[in-house]
Amino acid sequence: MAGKEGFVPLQFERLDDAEMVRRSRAFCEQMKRRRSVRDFSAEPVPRQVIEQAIRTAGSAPSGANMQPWHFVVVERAEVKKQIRLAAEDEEREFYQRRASQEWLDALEPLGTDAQKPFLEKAPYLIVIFLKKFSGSETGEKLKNYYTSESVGIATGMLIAALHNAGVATLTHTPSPMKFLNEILGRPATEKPYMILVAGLPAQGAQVPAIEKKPLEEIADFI
Ligand code: IYR
Repeated sequence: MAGKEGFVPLQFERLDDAEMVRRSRAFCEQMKRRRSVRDFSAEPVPRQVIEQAIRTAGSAPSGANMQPWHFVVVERAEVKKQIRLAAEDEEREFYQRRASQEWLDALEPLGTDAQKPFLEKAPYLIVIFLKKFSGSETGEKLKNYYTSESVGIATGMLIAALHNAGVATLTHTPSPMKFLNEILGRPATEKPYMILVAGLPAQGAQVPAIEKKPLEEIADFI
């Protein structure tokens, strides 16, 4: 039988129930070991690992398959320094003026402040941009759909891919992040979405003693 025009057969591996349960448990155990790291080592990580992880992120589902993301991988020390200085300017404003007391109280267990040395120390800053528009073949602007959902999914997959490859990350969102367009030369139609700091943890790195909610608290089965 001829396939539908523009379609190809799905490649899908049917697992038996026991194997599904086994894999879901193993993946959960692996992902639960992920922690946001703020104390990075300067030790390098192969660039190939970052490239592969971004390929994984680029395989994410997106609204109308518009793939409304762009990843800028910053390795150069001068550029990392520029980003650190600009981010710390915004963070000082945040901690001294913009943040409400309620917000500062919520951040207290994380022990964060306006100092962001990891922006220079870690080997990679992966800056994720959200593309509100895509260029069509005829050069006009095409609107993208569900951009924040799409970029959020891709970012989650990027974090999981890096963790799976033994790379620690930190999701960092200084606000506002417009300075990233200027420093990295990205067009105004792209919105900085997040800085994903990536590398290896420093020897003896510590993380906040916080816990994730159990399944019963985050899910209902009806
Ligand atoms: N962007 C600031 C503040 C901050 C906000 C939240 I919500 C966090 O989960 C962590 C930090 C900073 O990076 O310090």
